[in-house]
Amino acid sequence: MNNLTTLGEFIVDKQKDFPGSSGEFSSLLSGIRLASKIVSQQVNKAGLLSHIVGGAGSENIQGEQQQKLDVIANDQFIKALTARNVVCGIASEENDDFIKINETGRYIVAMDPLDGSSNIDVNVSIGTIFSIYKRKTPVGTPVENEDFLQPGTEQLAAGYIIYGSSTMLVYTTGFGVNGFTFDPGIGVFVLSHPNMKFPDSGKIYSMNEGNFLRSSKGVQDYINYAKTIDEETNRPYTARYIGSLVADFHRNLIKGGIYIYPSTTNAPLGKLRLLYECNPLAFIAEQAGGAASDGKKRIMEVTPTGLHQRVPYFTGNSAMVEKAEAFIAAE
Ligand code: P6P
Repeated sequence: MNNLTTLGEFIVDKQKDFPGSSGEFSSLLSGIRLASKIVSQQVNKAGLLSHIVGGAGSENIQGEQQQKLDVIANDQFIKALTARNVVCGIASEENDDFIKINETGRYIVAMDPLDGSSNIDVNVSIGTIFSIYKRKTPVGTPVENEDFLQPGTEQLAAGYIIYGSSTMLVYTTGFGVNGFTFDPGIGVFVLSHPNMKFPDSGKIYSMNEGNFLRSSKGVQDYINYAKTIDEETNRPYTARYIGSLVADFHRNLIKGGIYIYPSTTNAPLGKLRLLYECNPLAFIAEQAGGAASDGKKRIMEVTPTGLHQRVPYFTGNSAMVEKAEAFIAAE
C-alpha cells in the first residue's frame, strides 16, 4: 500500500509546477477530486435507484423528488468549487449562462458535469469533463463572458472522470497526462496510469455511422478508407462507438484510435461543445501525443464565440486525425 501515490499527494507534489499559485490551484483540483468521489457514489447508486426505487422524476425512499443525475452532478461540482473560494465563475453544460461564484477567485472552470447521462439507464460508462483557465478580468470584480471565451491554448488544466467498471480521473496541467483509479475501499484516487500516451498507431474509429450519409464527402471517404481491406496498413480498422464521449475517448487513448463527430447536413457545426467537451479533451489528447481538430484547424486555436458553441470534432492518434484531415482537404 505504501508504494502508491494518491491524487492528493500528486497534486501537492506537482504544485511546484505552478509557482506563485500559493496552493490555490491545488485547492481547485482537490475540489474536483472531492466532487468526483460524491458523483461516483451517486452514479453507482443510480442503476439501483432507476430500477428499484424509480429513476429521475420519481420519489426516493424519503419521499423526495429524485433529481436527474446530471443535475446532482452539476450541483456537487458547483458546491465543491464554491467552497474553495478560488473560482470566480463556472460555465456548465447544465446552465444557459455562466455562474458567478467568488469575485476574489482567480480561476474559471468550464465543465460538462455528466456527459452521456442518457446512458445511465443502460449501464454504460459516462463521464465528467472539465477545463480550468486563469480569469482575464481583474480579481475582485464580477466574472464576465470574456473570462470564458478563451481559446483552448489558454487552459491551465483539463481532465475527465469516467464512471465505468471503475472510476478514473485523468488530467493534465500541461506536463503530461496522468490517470488515477478510485479505490472505494479506502476512498482515494490512486495513480494507476502514469504519463499516459496514445500508442504509436491506432486502428479503432469511433463515429455514429447513422450520420454517414449526412456527412461531407471527405468524412465519407475517410470512413470508407477505414473499412478498406489492406493488410499492409492494418485495415480494415475496428469500429467502436459507445455513444458516450468520455468512454470512447478513454478507450481510444489507451488502445489507439480516432473519435469523430463531424459536421452533418442537419447539424452543420456538429454536436459537441467547444468549451467543455472538445477543448479539455484536446488538451489531454495533445499532451498524450495525439491531436484534436475541427477537421481543418487545431481545435485549441478556435476562438470561442459562445459558451455552448458547437464544433465538428476529430481527436485521437495524430496520424489518424491527419489522415482524416487530408480526405477533408481533398474533397
Ligand atoms: P449521438 C452524449 O449525448 C454525447 O454528447 C457524447 O457523449 C456522445 O459521444 C455523443 O453525444 C453521442 O451522440 O448523436 O451519436 O447519439
